[in-house]
Amino acid sequence: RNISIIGVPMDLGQSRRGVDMGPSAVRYAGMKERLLEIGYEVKDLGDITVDHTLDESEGQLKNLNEIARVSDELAATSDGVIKEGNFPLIVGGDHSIAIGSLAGISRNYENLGVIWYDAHGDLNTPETSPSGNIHGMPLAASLGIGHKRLVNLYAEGAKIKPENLVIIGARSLDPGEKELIREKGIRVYTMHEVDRMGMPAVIDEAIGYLKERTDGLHLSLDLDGLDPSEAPGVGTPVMGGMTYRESHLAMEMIHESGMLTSAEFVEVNPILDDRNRTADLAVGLMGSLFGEKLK
Ligand code: DIR
Ligand code: MN
Ligand code: MN
Ligand code: MN
Repeated sequence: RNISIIGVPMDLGQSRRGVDMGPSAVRYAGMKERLLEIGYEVKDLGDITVDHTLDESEGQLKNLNEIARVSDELAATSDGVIKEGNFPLIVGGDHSIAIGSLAGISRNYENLGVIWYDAHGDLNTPETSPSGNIHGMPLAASLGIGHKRLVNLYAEGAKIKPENLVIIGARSLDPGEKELIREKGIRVYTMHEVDRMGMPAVIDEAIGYLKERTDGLHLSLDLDGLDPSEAPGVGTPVMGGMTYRESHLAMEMIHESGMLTSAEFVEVNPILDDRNRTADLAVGLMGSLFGEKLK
C-alpha cells in the first residue's frame, strides 16, 4: 500500500501561533523514514500553501476566508490521492483542516466512519463557539451544521453522518456541543468511559460499532487528546488525557481492524513543545497505526 503525505501548515483556526510549523516538526521527527521502514511506499506531496496574514473580517468566524480556501485545496488533494489508489496521511496544522480532509475523503465512500481522538468535541457552530476559532468547529461543519461556506465546502451539505462518528477522549465540551451530541445521538467515549472500561474495550466497541455501518474509516487525531504531560506541544492542553500506552494500544487496535482508509494528525505546535517531543510522539503513534509491531 502506498501512503501519500499532505502537509497543511494552518494556524488560522486558533489563536496560538506556531502550529503552522507542525508539518515541519513531524517531518523532522522522521515520519517518512518510519513509514518506509515498515515497508510502505511513501510519497511526500509537500505542504499546501497557507497565507498566515490574520483576517478578522468575519467576526464570529476568525480567518474564515483563508481557511475555506485552503480547505478546498486540501479536499481536492486528498480526494485525488484516494482516486489514485493511495492512502492519504494528512499532517497539520490546527484541526480546522479536518473540514477539508473530510470533504475530499468522504466523496469516495457511501458511509465514511470517523474516529475523532481529541480532548475536545470540535462540534461548535458560529452561534455556540466561545472563541470564534474554527478549529473548534470542524466536526459540526462536516455534519452539515454551521456557516454555509464551511458546510458547502467542495460539495454541498453534510460530509459525514452522526451515526458514523465516534469521539474518544473528550474532557472539555462546551454547552452547545453537549446539546448537539445529545440531539444527534453521537457516540462519545469521554475520559470517564476510557477510565471505566479501559482502552481495549473502548476501541473494541468503537470498531465493532463502526464496522457494521461504514465502508471507510478516517482517524482524526488531535495531539491534545493525549495528556499534556506526554504531549506538551499543543495550543489548548487539557489535564487528564489519554496516556502514551493507551494511545499506542488504540493505534495498534485500529491497525488490526484492517478498516483504516485515511488519517490525520493535528495540533502539533513545536513552539510550545519540549524539544520536539510531541512531534516525536506523533511519529511513534503513526508507527503503531501503520502496523510496525510485527514488521
Ligand atoms: C473550544 C476549544 N471548544 C472552542 N476547542 C479546541 O474554542 O471551540 N479544539 N481547542 O481543539
Ligand atoms: Mn503562522
Ligand atoms: Mn481538535
Ligand atoms: Mn483538541
